[in-house]
Amino acid sequence: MRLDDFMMADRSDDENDTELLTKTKPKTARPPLYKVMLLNDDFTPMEFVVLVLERFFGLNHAQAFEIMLTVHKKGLAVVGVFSHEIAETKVAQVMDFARRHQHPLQCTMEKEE
Ligand code: TYC
Repeated sequence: MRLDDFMMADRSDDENDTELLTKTKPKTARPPLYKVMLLNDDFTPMEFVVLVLERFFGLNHAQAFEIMLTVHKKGLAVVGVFSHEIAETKVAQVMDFARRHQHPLQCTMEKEE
């Protein structure tokens, strides 16, 4: 007997056939991602929003200014995409920072489809 015969001895023909015909990729589900968004309002100073984007989202000044302007003009913008836990932390950090400075800035999260 050859080595292959020994290796297959404990596997049924059915099992071998099935594997040959229907070999499928094992699905590894990726965890969902969440968009974190800033909302425009009429009262929060532009410089404060820029500071928020630099401090909590790691943007440089030019990037932060650009996204702040997008929110100001369009009403809202996605400022980052994160796992559920990180997104929740970012939202809480921004909301707490805004509240402590008595600005009405709103930050929300939404599941990315
Ligand atoms: N609209 C605000 C102003 O004119 C600036 C602003 C930008 C506020 C972005 C909130 O998420 C915001 N002072």
